[in-house]
Amino acid sequence: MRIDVVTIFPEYLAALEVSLIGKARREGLLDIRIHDLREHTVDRHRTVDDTPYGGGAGMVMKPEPWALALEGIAAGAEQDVPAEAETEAPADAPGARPVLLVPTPSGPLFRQSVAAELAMADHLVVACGRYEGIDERLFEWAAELFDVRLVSLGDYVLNGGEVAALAMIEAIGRLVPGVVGNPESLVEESHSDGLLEYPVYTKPSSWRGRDVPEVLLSGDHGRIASWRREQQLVRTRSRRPDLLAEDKTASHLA
Ligand code: 6GU
Repeated sequence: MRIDVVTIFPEYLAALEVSLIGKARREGLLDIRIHDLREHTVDRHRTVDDTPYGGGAGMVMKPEPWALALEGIAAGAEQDVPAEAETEAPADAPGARPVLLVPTPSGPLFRQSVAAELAMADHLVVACGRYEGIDERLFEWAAELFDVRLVSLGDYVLNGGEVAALAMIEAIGRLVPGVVGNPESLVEESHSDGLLEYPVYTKPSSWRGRDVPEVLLSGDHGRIASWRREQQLVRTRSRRPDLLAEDKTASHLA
């Protein structure tokens, strides 16, 4: 998977060199490229923002540098596509157009299901704006080249999209085949089935007067599986009742 990130703070994205994602990059599973938006300015001061029309606090990102950066990435990636793939793929095929991922607190929630969907894309471009936002016309323009997806991490405000981009790239990247060594660890984890994860324990079996639940030492795989399912429900009901209320398939309630 190719991921381009456009930002005015390229150094923020250095964390993508570390750990699992860093390893996946070195192995060639993830081709992540960081771009400095200011390289696409044309004035002496490398201006990327200006005051909002209609007044109000803060600054708004100008559309011109964004368009230059994004069309450069789109054109560059097009050249990477093998000729036969270009002619055979229908225009609306999944992965036909790159996804423009826009971290913003005014987007729909970025959830595990969104991460799973985006993990199937061939090419993601992440546009890290500051929270006052990018000129709205940029998104209308970008829709001609990209599948534009606004996404929010949650109901709180960050100073810019960089930290959100790190979270999203990690959530998406770890779902790309080969990035996580043991793919089974992707199945039994929080949110993979709409519920929170069950509690986990390791040695010693008794620690500071606290014992590991007896069922986990029983060797009875059926009992262990139903205990874990029950714990998932108990935990989700108590910590995140909204997840149970929202679940329309409700297969785990049947
Ligand atoms: Cl995706 N971006 C910003 N700037 N703030 C956020 C967010 C995203 N998600 C929650 N707060």
